[in-house]
Amino acid sequence: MSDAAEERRASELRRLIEDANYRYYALDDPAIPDVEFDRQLRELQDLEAAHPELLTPDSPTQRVGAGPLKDFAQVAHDVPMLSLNNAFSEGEVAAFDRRVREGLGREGLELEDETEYAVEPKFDGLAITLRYERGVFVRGATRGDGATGEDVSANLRTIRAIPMRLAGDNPPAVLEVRGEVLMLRRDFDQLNQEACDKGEKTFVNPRNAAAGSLRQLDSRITAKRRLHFFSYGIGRVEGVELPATHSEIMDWLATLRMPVARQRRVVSGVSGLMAYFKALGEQRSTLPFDIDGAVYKVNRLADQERLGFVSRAPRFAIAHKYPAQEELTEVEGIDVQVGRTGALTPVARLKPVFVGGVTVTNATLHNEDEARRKDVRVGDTVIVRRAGDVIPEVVGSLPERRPMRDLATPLHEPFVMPAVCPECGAPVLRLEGESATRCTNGLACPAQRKQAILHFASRRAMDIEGLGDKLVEQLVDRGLARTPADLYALGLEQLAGLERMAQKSAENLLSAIAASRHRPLARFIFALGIRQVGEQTAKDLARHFGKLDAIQGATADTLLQVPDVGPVVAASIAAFFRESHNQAVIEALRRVQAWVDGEAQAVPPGRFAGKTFVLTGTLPNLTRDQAKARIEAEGGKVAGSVSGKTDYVVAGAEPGSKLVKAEQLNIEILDETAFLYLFDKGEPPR
Ligand code: JCF
Repeated sequence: MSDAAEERRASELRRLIEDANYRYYALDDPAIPDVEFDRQLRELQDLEAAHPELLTPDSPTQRVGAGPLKDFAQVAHDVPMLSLNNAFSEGEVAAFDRRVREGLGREGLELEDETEYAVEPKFDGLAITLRYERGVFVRGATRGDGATGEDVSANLRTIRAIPMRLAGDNPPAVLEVRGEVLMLRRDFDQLNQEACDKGEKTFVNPRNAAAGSLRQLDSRITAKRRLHFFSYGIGRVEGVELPATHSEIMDWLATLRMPVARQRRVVSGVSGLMAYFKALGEQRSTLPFDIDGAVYKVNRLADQERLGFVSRAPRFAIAHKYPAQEELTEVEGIDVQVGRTGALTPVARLKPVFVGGVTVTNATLHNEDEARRKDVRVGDTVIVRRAGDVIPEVVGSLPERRPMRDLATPLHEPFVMPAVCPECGAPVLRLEGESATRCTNGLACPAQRKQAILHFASRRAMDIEGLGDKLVEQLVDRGLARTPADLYALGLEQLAGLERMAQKSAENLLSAIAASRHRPLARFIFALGIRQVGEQTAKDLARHFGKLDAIQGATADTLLQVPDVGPVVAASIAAFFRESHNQAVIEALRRVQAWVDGEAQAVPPGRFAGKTFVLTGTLPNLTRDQAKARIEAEGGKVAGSVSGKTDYVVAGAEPGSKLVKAEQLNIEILDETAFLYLFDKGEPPR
């Protein structure tokens, strides 16, 4: 190749690689296979090695990190990096809106004059600023104290979501982009898993992992951590005419290939803000990243300017926070509970603490390894996390606050797993390669028996109303029920002797038990509590085999033919049915006709039976398969094209002609939020 040809090729490769980075990291929509990407990167590295003059600072080869720095240089921010004031309630949001309206001289005006707000998730990461000159990334810095931050450019270059060159032919002379560096949950989980496998220290949450990674003096380490970036605004700008609103600035940034949150919207007034807060909160646990609230900004820049700032925060913006998902509290004791499968779970008993919207008094330590790794001891101050509906867990302890006997000796010993089951005294066993320690007593252990019966009776299994843990406890302790089958032999006289069991409630319980007969096969399979078999697998099995006999007789090989059943699940199912105690229980349940065979009954008609949905475009969070599964799980149908028979069109980003057709036919169109609302409430939002 001639020099000119090589230069052209290098520039082409840089463009191809950055295109791929953009598709992969900013759009989450890879365009080329990984091997092709690697090949292009290697070709560019080779070219640059042979012709060092071709190496540019914005080359994607520079994303692998450079050698260690002694420390970070200080950067004075051209435009200060402020913080946001917080609101924790609707009242505080309303007060914010009132101040905005007063500030703009619009108090007392009518509904149509409600303030327009640009809204977006509040990312739980680290604020940074990126400086581009003539479209090329030149420097990036942390927020620091708002006036001066640290130059972390080398680390930021390793973040592939951050463009090294802005898209477009006419870049502004200067553009400072403000945003947040964070770690996606899946990358955090992977990082911690790897650290765990290597016996290294893990991070307590994605934010700490992101902070630790961004503050590395050796950017080669940062390069190995997958960090992500979202922009939420701008700082200094020169040489370009800005649009009139914040939302348009964000749209413009997106055209420059800046990653922006898909969840951003424009809404009106307090009711719009609150509806967004609620919808975002419902998505929160399924978002790919952690958020701690929503950010509301007056959309019109002219209005922002009129409102100005109070001390160090803008008057035109506010962060509306969700209740904290992590709190500090103290460990009062560590108990060990025995679950349905005999697994022993260490549980920290806590000084009550309000976290994630509820008061938490117990939090799981999962298993022996986790308890050991976290080294949580009685008296420790710990971080407790409760996210969404997930059971509360102890994330880690603060060793510096540990009660000590003397300078070197903690007051309490590390946790050790008991050698015998705390419920039945049988020896416990931990199998090679398993994280769980289990009681070896099987269903002879009363704790396991109780859990098995409770699971059998639970709402999503046989749905026996009124059969709660207090009752099951008594039934098992008095020998009235050893297995789920015994429930069906209970009579009034036996129940009459139980505590807190009036005649009326005994009658109700007996009729609830009777009513739980003839359940669909899928529910019954789920109710059996076969390890590795959740609701979905139970449905798959019912659909595939149609009859319990066929499942009982299936070998692990035959089971592997069921869609989504792998070797571990297949082996577990086969082992369950080989077990003679299980066979006896199933026989007894057969005699009382606890279930009906057949797949037809296995799928309940569902709320959306007879409804036809069409999916188009990319949804912000749900994959196509996930959306489809939700629709089908409730009896709905997904069709490939829009017609007069279509009930709903679910439209995401870059929808196709289906959306146009839906509009022509006047068919109800749902975005993801509305779709989720529909599935939550049974009707679309109005
Ligand atoms: O996390 C955000 N979406 C976010 C954080 C958005 C903003 O406009 C912010 C921010 C933190 C500080 N603005 C400031 C001044």
